Amino acid sequence: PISGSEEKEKTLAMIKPDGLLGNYTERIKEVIVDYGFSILREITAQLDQDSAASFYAEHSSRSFFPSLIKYMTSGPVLVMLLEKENAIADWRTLIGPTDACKAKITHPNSIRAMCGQDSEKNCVHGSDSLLSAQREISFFFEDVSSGETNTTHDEL
Ligand code: RTP
Ligand code: MG
Repeated sequence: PISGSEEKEKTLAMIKPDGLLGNYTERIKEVIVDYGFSILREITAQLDQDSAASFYAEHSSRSFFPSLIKYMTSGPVLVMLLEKENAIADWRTLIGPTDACKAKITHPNSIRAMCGQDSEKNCVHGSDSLLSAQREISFFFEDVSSGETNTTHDEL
């Protein structure tokens, strides 16, 4: 890459209903900005059953799926398009492990340790791969093209 901007990567972050209800939005945004992410876009959305099921389709056969859909539709979510170098992996690191109870012990500085409750109510989402990031970004931000998603991976 010849300039810094060409190394940047985009990822999809979401503050889940428990995060919004618990008034964690400003604290989470402070962490986001402190760690060098730019918030390119943000939208508040109330997911319905179908959109939540579609977003988490990879988990549709899991026993926790009905509960996950109920949780994700229990209130509005704040969806953010984040950008920085290595955004996908760095955001996953920053949010911490899925189980917020465990996060409080093993990753006390993580966002899930700060505002999550358990293995389901973990207050934030992050794309787990480049493919997921592209899918999830277009899910919420239709006008952001996948070619724009990661300028260092032109072929994807
Ligand atoms: P996310 O997709 O929301 O960023 O979370 P993740 O990658 O850390 O975890 P994943 O395995 O993708 O699970 C998606 C969400 O489902 C809920 N869950 N509940 N009750 C349970 O055992 C259980 N396991 C997962 C959580 O809300 C998790 O974030
Ligand atoms: Mg996941």
